[in-house]
Amino acid sequence: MSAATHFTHAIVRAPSASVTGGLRAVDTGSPDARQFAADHASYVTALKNTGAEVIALPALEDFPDSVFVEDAALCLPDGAVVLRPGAPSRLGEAAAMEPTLCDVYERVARVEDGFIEGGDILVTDREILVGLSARTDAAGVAALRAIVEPWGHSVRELETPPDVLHFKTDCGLLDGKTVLATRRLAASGCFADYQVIEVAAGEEPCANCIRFNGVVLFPAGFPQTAARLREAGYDLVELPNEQAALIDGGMSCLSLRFTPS
Ligand code: CIR
Repeated sequence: MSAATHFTHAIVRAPSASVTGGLRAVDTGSPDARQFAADHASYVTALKNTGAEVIALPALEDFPDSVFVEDAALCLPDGAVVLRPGAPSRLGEAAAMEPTLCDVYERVARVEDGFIEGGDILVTDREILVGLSARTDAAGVAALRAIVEPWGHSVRELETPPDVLHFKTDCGLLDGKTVLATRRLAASGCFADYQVIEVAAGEEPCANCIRFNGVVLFPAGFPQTAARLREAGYDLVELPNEQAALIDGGMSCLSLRFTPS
């Protein structure tokens, strides 16, 4: 069983009413806070159905994007790392997450230099891949490396494709050695040592999915890629993601997944 896909716990945070003001690269309308909350509840139910214990944190009105807990921290089997989000409006989310991490982990470290967001970090069985992006810089990657290499992890620094928010906007881990990836990311060669299932053309937004225990949590509305995954033997739970997508969020962003040491 892969420690990169099997977990006992997840942390989520309720969406705030202020989620309507969440950051977005292109404005195609604001999410509806009530529908966002309903979709979030479905997501939490899906996590619980995997057998996970879900730690549900209260909404933070001062941080419109704080529902996307993944960007504030990295949870590893050996400890947790408080990250430094590169979006100025999100920096304070990391400090808000730290007490919860200290409750569930014996070892909690903090990135003090540069910037790094969890959406740019893909943990697999053999390594930690980090994509440089508008939110994650080389100093942030170096700071993460200095923390986790002594814990036995190797860090590989990569480029996130241009104009893509996060590295994991374009990929998701399906099992310890298999990823779902967009063609543009797969073409970069960064997954040469992995099995890759490509997202169907025109369905790029579904690349951000998560494997959690027996299932893949997958955004609804991407039938060709869903069929590819089912043919490959994966059990999908399709969830509504239209509201989160309006502010560039997806399946991975909405939780921190871990098994405390
Ligand atoms: C942002 O721009 O920061 C949020 N609106 C979306 C964050 C998505 N997070 C993620 O992919 N890990």
